[in-house]
Amino acid sequence: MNRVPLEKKVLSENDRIAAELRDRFAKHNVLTLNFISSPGSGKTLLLEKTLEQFPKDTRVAVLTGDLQTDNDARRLARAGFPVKQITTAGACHLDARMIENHLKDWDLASLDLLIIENVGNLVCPTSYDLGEEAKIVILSVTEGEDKPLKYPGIFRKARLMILNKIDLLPYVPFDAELARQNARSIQPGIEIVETSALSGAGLDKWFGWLDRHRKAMPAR
Ligand SMILES: Nc1nc2c(ncn2[C@@H]2O[C@H](COP(=O)(O)OP(=O)(O)O)[C@@H](O)[C@H]2O)c(=O)[nH]1
Ligand SMILES: [Mg+2]
Repeated sequence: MNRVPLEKKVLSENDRIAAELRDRFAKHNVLTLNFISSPGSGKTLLLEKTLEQFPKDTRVAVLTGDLQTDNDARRLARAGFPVKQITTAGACHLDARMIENHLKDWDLASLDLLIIENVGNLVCPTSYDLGEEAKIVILSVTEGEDKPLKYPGIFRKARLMILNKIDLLPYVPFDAELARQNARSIQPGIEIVETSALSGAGLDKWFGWLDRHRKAMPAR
């Protein structure tokens, strides 16, 4: 079998499992978000800051993917919420089966929010539906404003773009307006918030977005 039909088969199997996951998330009213970015754009730090500000009784859990280490899971677990590492042993993305397997001993009825930190990569994770409600792409200002044009797939599919590391804008030649235009040239309706996970600037806008989406979930 040549590569293209094999890839199609893998993706249709993934879509089948993702559809089952989506049904389960809907049945239990769990808002599931899939964070995608290149390595180092600030996914883990942004998620650490997000978890820290939740009240202790928040029904949130995190799955975090990495090629090799469990560093991110250890960082995220400090906030006290359930966190599991998915080590992909070289695969450049998470797939729906990995999510299904790592959810086995978690009771979805006890969750309202499931956060998935995908493997750092702007290409592979884009094709793999994980049953999420929304993909969120993080672009940091050190990556260049042309990235939406170079990696249109994820900017087409993401509900929200978080433009992170805005604390570094005085030091890097990055045109934030051009980055927004580039993202909107790929997907006119993409929502955009600008943050510094490090300084905290703009995090209120991201928390507001998250709050609105949590409130939009049907009540139990
Ligand atoms: N200056 C600055 N550094 C950041 C920001 N967010 C993350 N970082 C740093 O960028 C590096 C990579 O962050 P990390 O959260 O591990 O990124 P990930 O690979 O996308 O999960 C770390 O050294 C973070 O401290 C930010 O908003 N501003
Ligand atoms: Mg990370």
